[in-house]
Amino acid sequence: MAYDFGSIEPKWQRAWEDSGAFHVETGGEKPKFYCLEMFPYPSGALHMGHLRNYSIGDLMARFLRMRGYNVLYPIGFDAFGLPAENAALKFGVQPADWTWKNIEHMTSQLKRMGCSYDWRRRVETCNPNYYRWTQWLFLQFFKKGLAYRKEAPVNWCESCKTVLANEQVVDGGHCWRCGTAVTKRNLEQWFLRITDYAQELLDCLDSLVGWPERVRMMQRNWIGRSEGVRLSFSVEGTDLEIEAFTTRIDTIYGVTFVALAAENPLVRRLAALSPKGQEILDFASKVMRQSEIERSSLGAEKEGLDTGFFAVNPVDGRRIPIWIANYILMDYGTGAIMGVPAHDQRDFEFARKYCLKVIPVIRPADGEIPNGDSMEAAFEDDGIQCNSGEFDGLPTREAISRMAQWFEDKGWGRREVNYRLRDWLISRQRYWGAPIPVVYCDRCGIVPVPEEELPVTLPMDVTVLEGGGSPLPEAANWVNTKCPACGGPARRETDTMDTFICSSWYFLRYTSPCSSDAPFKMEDVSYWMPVDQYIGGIEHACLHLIYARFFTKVCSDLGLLPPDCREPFTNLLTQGMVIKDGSKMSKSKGNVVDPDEIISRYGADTARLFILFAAPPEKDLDWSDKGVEGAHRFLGRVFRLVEDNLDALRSAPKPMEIGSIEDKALRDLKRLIHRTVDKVTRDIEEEKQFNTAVASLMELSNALGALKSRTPEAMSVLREGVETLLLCLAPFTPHVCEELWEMMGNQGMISLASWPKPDLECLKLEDVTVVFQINGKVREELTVQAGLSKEELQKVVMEDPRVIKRLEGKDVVKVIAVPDKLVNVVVKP
Ligand code: ANZ
Ligand code: ZN
Repeated sequence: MAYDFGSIEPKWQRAWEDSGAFHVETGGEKPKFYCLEMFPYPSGALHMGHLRNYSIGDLMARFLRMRGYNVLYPIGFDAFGLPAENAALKFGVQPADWTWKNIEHMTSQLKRMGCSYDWRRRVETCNPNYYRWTQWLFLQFFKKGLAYRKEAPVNWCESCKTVLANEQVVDGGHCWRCGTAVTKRNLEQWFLRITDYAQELLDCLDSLVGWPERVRMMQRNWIGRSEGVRLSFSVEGTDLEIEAFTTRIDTIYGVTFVALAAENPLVRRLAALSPKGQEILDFASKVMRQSEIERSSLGAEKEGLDTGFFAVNPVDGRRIPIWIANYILMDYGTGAIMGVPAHDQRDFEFARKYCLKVIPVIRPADGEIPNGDSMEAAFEDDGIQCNSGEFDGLPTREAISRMAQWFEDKGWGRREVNYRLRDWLISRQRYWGAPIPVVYCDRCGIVPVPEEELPVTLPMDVTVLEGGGSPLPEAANWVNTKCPACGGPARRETDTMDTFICSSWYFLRYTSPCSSDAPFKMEDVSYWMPVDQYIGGIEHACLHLIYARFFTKVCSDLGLLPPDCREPFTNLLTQGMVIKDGSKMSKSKGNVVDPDEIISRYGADTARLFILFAAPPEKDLDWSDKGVEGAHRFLGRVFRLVEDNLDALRSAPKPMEIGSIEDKALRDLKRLIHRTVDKVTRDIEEEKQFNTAVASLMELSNALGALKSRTPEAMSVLREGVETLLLCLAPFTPHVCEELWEMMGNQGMISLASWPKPDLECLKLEDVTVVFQINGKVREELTVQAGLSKEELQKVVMEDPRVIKRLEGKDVVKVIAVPDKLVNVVVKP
């Protein structure tokens, strides 16, 4: 019989499923462990990135289960989103049908991988029994004032025909999905007030020590806290005031212009008062048509227009021109700045282009005051204050705090904290998403759909429009409804929610997947939350991983989660990419390896083993056909090791105490077995270095295969070794381990067996005999533990009573220790 994975794997998959081996319940004696992978989008089929993600997750789930934890390990589908609409257009199918077909196919693929999910808990975000609660959560946000509607300049992708959240605008202004340059539009949109949580989202990052520092840093930058001063300039000859936000109030004496964003409402007011009003308005609308990259990326062409108005610098009464500038953005700070060309590079470029004055007010700590006319770049570093009246001579940091205080005392401004984080724009003009559960009534305005009427289900009999527009506004039967408040005619909201909302709470639903009177039960979430180990891609660092943290905090404040449950994911592992021939596997590169094909050809165990062995989980994994074959051959050898020795193994005596084994080689083998358990345990649990764990298991397997002796003593050690090997391999390659475990006559599944514990006696090294010499002459032979360092050996030997006796009355000049060999003492003659 050869290693026939083709029959072994389905056999055990069925056995696990039939016995409910991986079903878990809330509560019990064991400690809990919640192991979670980022759930997949049902795009059609699994790719290698999925396979890697789930191989890592399943390894950890199986390992912790064997370690005695009650392990929640669920899976589901992030099933709303644009690709379903595109497929609908392309193939003339319903988005729902396409999605559900993919879900079923990918489920069968996941089962073929042998992942130990509790399948009863599968959730699909497009299922009305799920999105009913997404809508319910939206209403709770709405009631708390955390969901609101406002007109705002929003990111618009012309190609996807939809609005994008800031987080979905990537690479300096492109759509995260299709790469088109994003433009701005003014639209009424729904927002979630994530900025209310900006400070807490930032503060809690420090406590997330189980996260990669890189991700925490990305979130810190994304939240972008800035401390500064909001100050106002009066506009000469009017009663208007311009508010500006600056982080560098220390540069106030160097302000040579004020600049407004094109969208700043003051632009219209100034235009109305100006003889060149039309020119101002035209320039502003030209800027508004530029994309954010054209306006604000480094090196982008700075463009401006002098309004002809002057502002007054409050500190010295100086008149400074007011400009409109394309690099000032409306959605940061106040949408206006004080321009300090000497100390801000963008202002510097702007000033040089339009011949504005450059006045240095900071000099390098060890240098001269720069010359404003000949400077070639702004001096942005800290330094010493100059040209700044009574503040001259102060170092920058001190000047900032003293001048901020001065502004507050004078009533010219106040300290302010600004965040780069914006409120989360969640409405999408798309069909395949969770409908936002509100209606519009002419009499009552915005009316939330009563909770008992949820879900607001998507109409199924629609045709996705050519060009990608949503069919919802056209679905008259669906749109026209009754106002829940007054009973009069009303229209449904036709925007759907950003799918990132659906994925912001799915990990909570897994704990109570069947709950029908709440999104999840307090009893379940208090037991299972937080997720102990989360595994997924780094690309979600500023999207999903911030949104999920925000939802967790709001749910906790709403009383849906325990008050101390403020963070969803205790440990985060961001897996590397799968690459082939040096680049990321992708259809466009034509270097895709299909998981299905690998599994058919070599089996799931081989695929999993290769993936876990080829690289540490956080590093990129270089796909290698040779490596896959190597992994496959290794499993073949393990299989034969058991098969060839089956009778002897079955009748082998129980494990023996190391002290009672006669043969030194067998004692060494027994030590190797226990050292391997010890190392593999630490590699998985502490280091997350699964590749080195596999390497140790390969070493052990080789040593067991090389054993020639067939004495009862040898067979006892061999059996112990093989069982240990199988137990340690089981989380990596569960099917073949189940099979061999059963062949050896063990009761019960290996998946549910206990993880082996190393015998501490076996972790100690053998004893060795060392000699004790005085002036080079052997005086004693002593037995000590092998492997002691020089210092340790010297200490042990010098404390031996016989040695102490030998040295009585002698004058020791020097001690020389050679590990495992000797200690020589030089004494005065
Ligand atoms: C004067 C100044 C002098 C500035 C100087 C910087 C250096 P962070 O750190 O990111 O918060 N700014 C403010 N609002 C802006 C907007 N809507 N569009 C473009 N730029 C804006 O950046 C704060 C600084 O960015 C502010 O401090 C302001 O320029 C600019 F030597 O004010 B500063
Ligand atoms: Zn009404």
